[in-house]
Amino acid sequence: MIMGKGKRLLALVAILAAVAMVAAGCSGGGGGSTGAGGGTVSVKLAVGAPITQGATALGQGMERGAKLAIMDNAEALKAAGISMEEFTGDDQGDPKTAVNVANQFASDPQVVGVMGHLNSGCSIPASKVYNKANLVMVSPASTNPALTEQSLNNVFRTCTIDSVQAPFAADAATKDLGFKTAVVIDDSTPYGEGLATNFVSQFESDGGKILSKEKTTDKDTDFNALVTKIKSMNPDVIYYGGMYMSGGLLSKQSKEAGLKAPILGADGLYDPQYVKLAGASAEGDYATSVGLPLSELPKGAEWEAAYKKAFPNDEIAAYDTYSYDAANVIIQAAIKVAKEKGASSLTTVEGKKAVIAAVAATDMEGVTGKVKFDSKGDTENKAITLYVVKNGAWEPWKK
Ligand code: ABU
Repeated sequence: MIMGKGKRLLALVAILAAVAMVAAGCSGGGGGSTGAGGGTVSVKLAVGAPITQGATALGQGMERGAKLAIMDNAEALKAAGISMEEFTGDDQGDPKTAVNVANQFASDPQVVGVMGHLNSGCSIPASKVYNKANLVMVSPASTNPALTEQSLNNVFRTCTIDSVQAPFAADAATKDLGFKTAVVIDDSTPYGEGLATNFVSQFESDGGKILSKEKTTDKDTDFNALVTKIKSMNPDVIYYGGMYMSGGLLSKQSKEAGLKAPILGADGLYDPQYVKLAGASAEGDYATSVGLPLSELPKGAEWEAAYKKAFPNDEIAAYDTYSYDAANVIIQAAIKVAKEKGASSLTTVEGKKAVIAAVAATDMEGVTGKVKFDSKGDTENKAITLYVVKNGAWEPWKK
């Protein structure tokens, strides 16, 4: 098409204006573009996790899960007018730090949702902050039942809960492993206490005898006095409600003191770091974890190959798949809202409320299996696997 001088000038002005609009949307400032008009709106998928302190092996895995989910959805996000970046807040596994992180996320309009936190003791107080900000939260790993018993409409999780996990362990202990007596220890966190309570009640109802209930803290590293006390009781098994950092040391110190009873714990122990910390003492220890082994999941092999390509130097940690699915839930919700209301709505209260509604309606086949939430925000996937340490690695024992 041939244009006169005046028309060419007008066309140039129009092009410059369009370029300026797109640039505003891509600048990281968020609110400058409409998305629906062809610009791209910059948003953040927040990840609340322990990165430098606490259960860092699991927390760093959560970050990788979120990054991979964003990479895998790059085209769909772009088509919906969304430029999404992963945005980590390091909660250090500490409830007060988690609330600070939550406030930071809540005050940032670009944050469209939070994948996190890992520790139930962090997720529970942080969830209240997100609720006030109309921000969706999907935890991949916080298993204490109390998280979803607060009647908060913005709270979901892709992992099942400790009132499923701990009774599964108690049934396996009494019915499959033949343990008749147990000492139960918890680390005084909501997670550890919830596991202990649920284990004790099922172990006793199965006919087992609890010899003693003991308390430690999640920061403890010296269990020698406790181990001496437990040795005199000679239990068949020690149930430990806590994380791998302390659990690995408990295993090492108890076996070195001559205790024969294996440690039995939950998903917080199910990490290669547990075996590294306990060394040879870990042989024969047990842990439940949520879901099925990756090798048995229909999408497992394909996902593992993509993960290894993206992160060739990292081991897959217990919650990477659950984090991937949790991030994907938020991403799919953001795409749906962007298509219905325009991508720029994602930075508004109305858009954030729509994201919560879209997450609540999730019904998808994830890497971990079906991802669908009940009215409380808990997953309908209640699979649990019991693992044992054999030849220096966790391997499945019972599903
Ligand atoms: N479920 C493993 C992470 C620990 C927690 O729920 O506190």
